[in-house]
Amino acid sequence: KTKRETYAGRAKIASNQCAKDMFHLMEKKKSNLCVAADVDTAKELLELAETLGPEICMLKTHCDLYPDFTEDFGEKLQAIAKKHDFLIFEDRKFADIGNTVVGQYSSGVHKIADWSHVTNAHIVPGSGIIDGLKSVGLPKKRGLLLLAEMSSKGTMANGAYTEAAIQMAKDHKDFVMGFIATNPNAWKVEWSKGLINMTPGVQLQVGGDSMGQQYNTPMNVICNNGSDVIIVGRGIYKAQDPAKAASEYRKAGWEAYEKSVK
Ligand code: 6AU
Repeated sequence: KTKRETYAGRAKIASNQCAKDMFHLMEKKKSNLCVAADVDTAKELLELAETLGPEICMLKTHCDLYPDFTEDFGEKLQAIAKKHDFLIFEDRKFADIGNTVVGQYSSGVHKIADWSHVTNAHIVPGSGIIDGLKSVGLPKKRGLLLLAEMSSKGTMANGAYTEAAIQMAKDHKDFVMGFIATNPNAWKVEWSKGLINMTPGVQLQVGGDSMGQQYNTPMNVICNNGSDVIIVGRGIYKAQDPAKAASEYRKAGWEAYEKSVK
């Protein structure tokens, strides 16, 4: 297998500011772990961010899960992110036409663009969704992840669909920072080295849940499938000691990265 370029090396060729920041941050912190903090309340989310902050390069939120979401949520989370040096990723999975996502991203109850460094989008509407999100996000130096593949059983995001996502990223390198993907080695190309591949569906053992989620290990995901970041939810926040679990996943993710670059 060919060895890959380091995160630091790729920071230099990234066009999007969040991608650059993320590559630098991962190298500095020696962490390629993103925690999917799908807890029940904003209160728990903020507590988890404080506890796990030192271990992670990114914290992923689903802010529409929290019944206690308030306007100062973003400010509070940003303060914690700054303190522990990680990026915030609101996993909104936008999927509408450009004109609609402009409002959904900038306004409403959550005002995602004001506090989340990164968000993501499905490409099913075509590239107009990127134009819409970019009109809001680029002036704020935000980054967008495109869902090129999904971790769930029976996903329709494969083949020509995945290829279309890659082409759309190429046309919007200033705003698209990378992909949600499961097997980047199958389609990665030379020019996409400045983009970050992030993979959900990660646990220390291969497996799944009762609703179609499929789990792969950090070594398979990073080293064999060529991804850059592991996204771990239940493997960490459902653990008896989430901080200890996060430290284990961080170590596993980093070992896999080191193996892939040496
Ligand atoms: O580790 P889990 O299964 O508890 O959590 C996985 C997290 C969840 C999903 O909403 C998200 O990753 N996710 C995504 C993302 C990040 O976009 C895409 C996907 O294909 N599968 C997936 O699980 O918060």
